[in-house]
Amino acid sequence: MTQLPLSADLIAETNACHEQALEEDYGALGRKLARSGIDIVAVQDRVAAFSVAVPSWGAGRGGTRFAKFPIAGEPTNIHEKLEDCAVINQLCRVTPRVSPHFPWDKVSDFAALREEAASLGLGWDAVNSNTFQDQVGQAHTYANGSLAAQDAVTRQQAVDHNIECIEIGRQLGSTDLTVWVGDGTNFPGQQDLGRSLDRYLDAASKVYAALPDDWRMLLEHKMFEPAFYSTVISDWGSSILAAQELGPKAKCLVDLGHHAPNVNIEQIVARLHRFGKLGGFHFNDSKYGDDDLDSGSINPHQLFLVFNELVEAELNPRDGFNPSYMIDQSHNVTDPIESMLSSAEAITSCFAKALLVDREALHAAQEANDTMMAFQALRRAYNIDVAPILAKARAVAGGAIDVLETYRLSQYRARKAQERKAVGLGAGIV
Ligand code: LRH
Ligand code: MN
Ligand code: MN
Repeated sequence: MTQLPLSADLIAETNACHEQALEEDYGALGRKLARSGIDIVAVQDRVAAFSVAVPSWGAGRGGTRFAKFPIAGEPTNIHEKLEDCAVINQLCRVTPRVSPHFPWDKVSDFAALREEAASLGLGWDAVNSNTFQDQVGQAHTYANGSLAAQDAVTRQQAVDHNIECIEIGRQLGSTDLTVWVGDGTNFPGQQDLGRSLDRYLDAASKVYAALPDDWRMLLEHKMFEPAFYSTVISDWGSSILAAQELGPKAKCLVDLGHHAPNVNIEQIVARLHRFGKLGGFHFNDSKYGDDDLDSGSINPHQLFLVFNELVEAELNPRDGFNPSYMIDQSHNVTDPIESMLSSAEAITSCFAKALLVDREALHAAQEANDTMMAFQALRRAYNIDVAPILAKARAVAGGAIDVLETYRLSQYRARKAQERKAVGLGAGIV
């Protein structure tokens, strides 16, 4: 039996205060869209079918290497994190899956954890391995790398950990393994740039060989950090070459914060799709580097352009086009539940706006070399306020019309502050 954390009555009562205004806004938007030949119900159906996973590690307050500032009532283990993820999904109805990270989320009984999630209305998304940190009692350090380490025993340990993650994922019902390694160097000459990639490919192929038939291995690249001179899988070029070498089940994962400044991420998306290697996303926003800021908080237009490429990709499907969508953020100064509610809204909005692009007009303008009208086709859709569509889809699914107001009225965090043990001070995670 599903047991959701918030009172359905509270959601219904709060919704009742907003229903009339929503009907008016939805009606007005429906008439506006109809003038352009767009059926608002068809868009709403697409929005209702859209989902993005939330990261288990995003449920706790994040931090930097300087400090972490915990809040009262934040989760201290995977069970409490699941409960918070259930709150998010209960309110916004677009985040029905959680992406776990191991060994951070390790428990003794994964079958029971799967059931626990199901009882909260949640499933499991990609499992993430962690060979970028040492764990207590670990035999070989990752200080000099993991899948690309010089030492064969260290590489094997990293391979074994990834295979263990696959086994855990099978028990949870996942079908994707996301592999991000921090392997790289801080000094020129520290490691041979060619041979370190050879070692990575050799070790990664052992992980790949352990994938069940219906699984994918998502290779996540990142330009720098923790390595500040060179990183083994630093960019989409290294990522796609590795994915091509490994085989058809290996795809590339695009974390929006992992690129060089000003790089054209939407073009990377189009390129990866062109070669059938677009595997998924870690959504967040960035001002300077891998800032892990809330999605759409800095550059919502870029997020829209990414979704514009995804809608184009859907119209021109390549082999196995089925990208996984996930949030990957660090909530250092907000209540993580509020950040993920706001981010899920920003992500879904960009998806909805991309659906509103008049593709015929766009393609005709492109073919006619009519630059301004091609741009205007995108601009018109970007300028439409799609909030009523999202709110209506949420309300129909039993979620909240105003997610943040309802969350605050629920006093959820204050209640958890009474029940949960306090988190200690310290530095944050990556
Ligand atoms: C690396 C990363 C990767 C990790 C997560 C904690 O910066 O984006 O996805 O698994 O952060
Ligand atoms: Mn990431
Ligand atoms: Mn990152």
